[in-house]
Amino acid sequence: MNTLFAPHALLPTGWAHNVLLQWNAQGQFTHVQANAPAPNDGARATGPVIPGTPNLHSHAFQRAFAGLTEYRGQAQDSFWSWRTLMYRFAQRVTPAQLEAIATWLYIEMLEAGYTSVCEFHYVHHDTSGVPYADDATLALCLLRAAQKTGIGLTLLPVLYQTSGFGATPPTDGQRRFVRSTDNMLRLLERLKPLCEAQGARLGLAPHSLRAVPPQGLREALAGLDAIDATAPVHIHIAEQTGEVDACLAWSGQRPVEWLLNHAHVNSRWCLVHATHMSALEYQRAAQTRAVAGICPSTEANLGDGIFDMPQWLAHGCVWGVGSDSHATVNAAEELQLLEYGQRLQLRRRNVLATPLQPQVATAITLQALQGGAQAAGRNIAGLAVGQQADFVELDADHTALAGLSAPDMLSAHVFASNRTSALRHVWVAGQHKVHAGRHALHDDAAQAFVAARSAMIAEG
Ligand code: NGQ
Ligand code: ZN
Repeated sequence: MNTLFAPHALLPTGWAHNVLLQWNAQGQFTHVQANAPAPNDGARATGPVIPGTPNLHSHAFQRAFAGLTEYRGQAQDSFWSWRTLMYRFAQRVTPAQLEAIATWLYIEMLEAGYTSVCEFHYVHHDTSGVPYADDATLALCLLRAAQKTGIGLTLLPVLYQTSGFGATPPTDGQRRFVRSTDNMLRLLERLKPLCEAQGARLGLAPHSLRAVPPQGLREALAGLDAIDATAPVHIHIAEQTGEVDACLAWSGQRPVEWLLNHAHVNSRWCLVHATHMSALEYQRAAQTRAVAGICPSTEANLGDGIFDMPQWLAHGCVWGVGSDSHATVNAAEELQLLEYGQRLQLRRRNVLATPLQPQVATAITLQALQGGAQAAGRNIAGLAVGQQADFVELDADHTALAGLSAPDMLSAHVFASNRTSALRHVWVAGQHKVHAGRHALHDDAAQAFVAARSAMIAEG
């Protein structure tokens, strides 16, 4: 039995004192007790203990070109011109490079407060678009990267079939992504036991309504249900107004509206970038209990627009954050950016505080946890019995935090520190993965990442 005694810990119900945490050999909490007497022996946290944040949206390979698209390439750069540059990287990445990039990325995530990740994985085939001899080659690279680093994984193989609404054929730049529905279902069957063997969850991601026509969507969802009727389903849905206009022109319906009319959306679903919804779509999407997947740094980076959080929360809905293209890899920074976007839009402060939880950082940490856990389809919903022991200890001696109350330390961590340096220790499934801010594989993985990125740039 493993234990940690935390003078201050953030439980699903809020901050508590003198919390005794115990977990079993499988890494699940068996006992979480507030106001416990301090044990005579066993580990004791010095800083506040908070739940690890689930990262609900990642395209790992994109970390390799973060920062490399920040120049003007045409009179008006956009999401779509960025995508052209992104495809160039997607077309180059080899299995070894993907594994090196993902390994380093997952270490960055762990060192920055994420203890699990949903990998929206769509580069499937070799560089000429031909399936690898082992069709699961690139998915296996991601599974290995997660296993080596210890981050929790929800693997979401992506179904990609068309380049736009109305089943326009895929472009050459999309050749590595395309799979038939049957082929996807065979991949899922192959991956399921491999995921289970390492505690990962398998789901499915229809890429978007642009990339999956109605029949493919219907058949893939039915096939997924036959494999696992509770598996998570993630989709990119209404990120760009151009996408909304194209969907209207094709179907007379907006993307979220079309999806709700044609698929049985429920709490298994994560609607990634549901940025552009009408009031009716907010209301209808809310009724499904799906998670809103918000990626504040990427949505800012790509000029997407701002999700209307007050409207979503008014319906009592859940949300979580993802680092998506990984321009930023930091849970606290992502949460700060989310709150700041709302402030800038509404010209108010402390938008995401709630009547029960007036401290914004505490409120959003807990909300992102709840939505992230639901989207991941794993028992990672915080410091509670039955949940996985994924948690983070803040550095109470960090200058930005020292001498403050525990809630103020979290607030300072999110709003007033340089963040990663205020994270001391990270545990995943009860295993101590980050010590004094560093993962054991940090140096080797960083080196391998730089080598992979250099090789990719040289090839361009
Ligand atoms: C992706 N990324 O699949 O990586 C997408 C861009 C698309 C974001 N949406 C490609 N942030 O949506 O077609
Ligand atoms: Zn995405």
